Amino acid sequence: MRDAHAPSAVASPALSGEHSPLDLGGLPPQGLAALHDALLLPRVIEERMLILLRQGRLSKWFSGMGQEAIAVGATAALHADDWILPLHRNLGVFTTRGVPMETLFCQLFGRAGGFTKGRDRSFHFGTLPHHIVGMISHLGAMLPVACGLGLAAQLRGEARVALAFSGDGGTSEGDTHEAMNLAAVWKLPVIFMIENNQYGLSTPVSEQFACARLADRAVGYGMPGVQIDGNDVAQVYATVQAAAARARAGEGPTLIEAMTFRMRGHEEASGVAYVPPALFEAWAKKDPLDRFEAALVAGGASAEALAAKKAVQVEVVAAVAERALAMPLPDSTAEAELADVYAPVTAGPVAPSEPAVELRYLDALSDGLREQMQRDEKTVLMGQDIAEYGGAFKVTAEFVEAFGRARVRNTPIIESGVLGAALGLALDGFRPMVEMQFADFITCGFNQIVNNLAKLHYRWGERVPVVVRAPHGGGVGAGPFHSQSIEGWFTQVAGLKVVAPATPHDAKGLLLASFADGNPVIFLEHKKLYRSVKGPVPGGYYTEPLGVARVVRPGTDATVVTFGIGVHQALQAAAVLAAEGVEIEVVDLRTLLPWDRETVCASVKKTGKVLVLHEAPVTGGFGAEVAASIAQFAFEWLDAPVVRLGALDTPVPFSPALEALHSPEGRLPGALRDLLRY
Ligand SMILES: Cc1ncc(C[n+]2csc(CCOP(=O)(O)OP(=O)(O)O)c2C)c(N)n1
Repeated sequence: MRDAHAPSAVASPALSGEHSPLDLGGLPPQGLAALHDALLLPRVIEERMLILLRQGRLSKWFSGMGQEAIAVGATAALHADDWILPLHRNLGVFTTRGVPMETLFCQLFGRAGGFTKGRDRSFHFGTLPHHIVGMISHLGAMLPVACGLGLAAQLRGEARVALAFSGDGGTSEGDTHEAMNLAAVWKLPVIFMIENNQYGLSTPVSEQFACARLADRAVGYGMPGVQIDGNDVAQVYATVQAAAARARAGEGPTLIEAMTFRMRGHEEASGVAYVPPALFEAWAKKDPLDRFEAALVAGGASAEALAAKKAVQVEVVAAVAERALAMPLPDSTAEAELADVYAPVTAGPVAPSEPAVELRYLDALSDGLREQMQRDEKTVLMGQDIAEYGGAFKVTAEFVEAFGRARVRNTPIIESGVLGAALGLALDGFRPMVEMQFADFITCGFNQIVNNLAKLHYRWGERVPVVVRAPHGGGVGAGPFHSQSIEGWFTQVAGLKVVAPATPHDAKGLLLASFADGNPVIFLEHKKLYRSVKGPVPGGYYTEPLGVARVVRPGTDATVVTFGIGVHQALQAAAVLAAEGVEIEVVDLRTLLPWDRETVCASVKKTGKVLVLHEAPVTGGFGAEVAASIAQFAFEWLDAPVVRLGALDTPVPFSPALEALHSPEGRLPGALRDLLRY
């Protein structure tokens, strides 16, 4: 017996009948010719691409042939400034939005003059002037971004919509769930367009999900869901128009499942041996372009005129393709590539202008955050329990009263979804902050950070100023999932900045600098310092520069390079050793990416002996990076091997006695004495 939802030629009531005629009544009559042009163009381009592929002049192609009515109908139904987040088969979005064909082809051919300077392939780019935010490879990842773009419109009171595409396969990803739930809970003006072409690579829908229709999932999210004939451009147009009207009226998101069929392989090289040939035959009869043209002819258009139009497009496309292919391959230098990883920092450092008062580390963070909220109304805070509850550690206590719930937002229990939403907000001019309840939970949002946020500026040149605050670190008896030091997971990722303040003064100054920086910043706040450390903190606005270390204790006999809680542990050990007649210099890195090699090497040149200390396990820890650099750049000044001291290579244990064993703190004085013996 066949599965109810196995790939089918008659997949739903919407598709019953071999060849249902199109009802053009819902389309603007004056726009029929333009819509025909729009539906024709991606077909003509694809036919050219397939020729170029066979000629070996194009390396890869993901076909959307036979699915064009969805991209074209949806784009045509939206306003030019509505956001669209297309995927790999949605050429029709780019052509219908009027993206310059030559630039588009340079991008597709990996030539100079494309949208990513050759740094990313195919449709992996965005163009804000066209209100298109393109994909990364990771399926599902753009759906939360659509939530952020929708939220930006909602916050501004603009009647703007964000439409995100997903394949049937992509719906299985967790991001899809987080995004749909978030959009429904926040009533965001988002349209989720699932293009159900019945296969995800070789996997048929019967192996992808067990519900009868993906549209039915909408009920569970609390939004309307509708399944439509995705090969009927008129139906796509009317459905998207209705969903957009709903979204503009403040009624929230809609889920559309557009039924279609993938008429070619997943990508051209991968073949279609796993697809029963009868399905191709059945779906060929439902071709969206043929059906639209038949309806136009039935309405009085001339078939010859339609064919003539195609002949003109074929000529134009062939000529543009040749011009793009004649463009040079991207040429660059290491310096130019490195210069584009981060958005330029335009804000200069700001010195304190008000007197300091004694504050706890936690209060300094609150003070900095409050300052930022007052200074910039585009700063929006998002996180779990951060509104009336004030956050797990109370950093945002009483913020709702001061700034309102629109800017201090409780999220559902999501990490990936909110990070993606922050990216969307940032692309539309906001400066979002995301609070992780504990740094450990950042693992659930890893992809959004390392692939979406971190790589965006390098790929297509827009800035994404997102600050991710993460309460991290151990020593609080919280066990393996609430104690981790997570810097090493991010310090290898080009495009991120990683900041780890040790003092109340730096907590505020570096936090404000992180907001001013304009790049994605992972801001690591040590939980044990929140209430245990106090110090002078200037009032008002000031920033501490990112990437600049500080010598917090001068010394002559050895250097400890560290950050965060390590600074306090090093100062304590230095005090103990001072009583033994030894002067330890302590360097607080303050920022780990980028980090200040100069200050570190200058200290090593002075003392000749160095220990790199951190709370994370030694193996693969950030200390390895520092130690290797010292060995490379300060070798001549070393009188002893560079020592790394970190936690045992175990998870962080719960019992205080075990955690003390795990932590490097107790081993620090002994390790320094060993070093000094050289
Ligand atoms: C997170 C993730 N896992 C796996 C892949 C590899 N992959 C690329 S496309 C694809 C199939 C996608 O199927 P579907 O979402 O139905 O879209 P379609 O290609 O059919 O349009 C897979 C598995 C990926 N890109 N991202």
